[in-house]
Amino acid sequence: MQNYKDLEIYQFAPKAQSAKRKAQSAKAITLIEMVAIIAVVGLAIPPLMLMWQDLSYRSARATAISQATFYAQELMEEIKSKDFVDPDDPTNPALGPNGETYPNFDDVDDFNGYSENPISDAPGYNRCVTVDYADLSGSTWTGNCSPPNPADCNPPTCNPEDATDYKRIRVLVSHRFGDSSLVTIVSGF
Ligand SMILES: [Ca+2]
Ligand SMILES: [Ca+2]
Repeated sequence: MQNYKDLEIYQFAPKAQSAKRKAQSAKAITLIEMVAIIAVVGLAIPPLMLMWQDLSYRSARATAISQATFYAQELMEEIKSKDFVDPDDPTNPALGPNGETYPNFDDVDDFNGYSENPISDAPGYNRCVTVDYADLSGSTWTGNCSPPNPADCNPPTCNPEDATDYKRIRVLVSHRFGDSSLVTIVSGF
């Protein structure tokens, strides 16, 4: 009988140890998995953040350029609706207002040097205009003033001998994410 009880104790002891080892093993695997997950997430987050930042910038830039193009077209249409020369001073070759101020401009070159910083009702967008005389050389339009074909908002310097029957209008709309410019040639014919 004594031997039988000893046998019972001897049989239960290994089972208890096995369960403990299994529990420890499960805990160890969970810890390893946690470390692996942290490592993978740590590696994946920086590229994902950069990708998200890049997508956000591209989206904002596309929107800004689209809006800038709209504002440039809007002002260009307004300028093109004006006369080629001032109705009250048609022989004056000087480019610029003839004593008027916006919105009373009555010829296209009155807008030479005109700017809006920022455009009313469009914060963040600036708009400016240059007008110079141009001539067709072969298949290329070249400005006659100095500098020819200005690319910024500074009005070019034009002398009376630079005058032609063509005026080059450039509207530039700028935004911190990108610019949009439109160029049109109008004629006095
Ligand atoms: Ca005028
Ligand atoms: Ca004028």
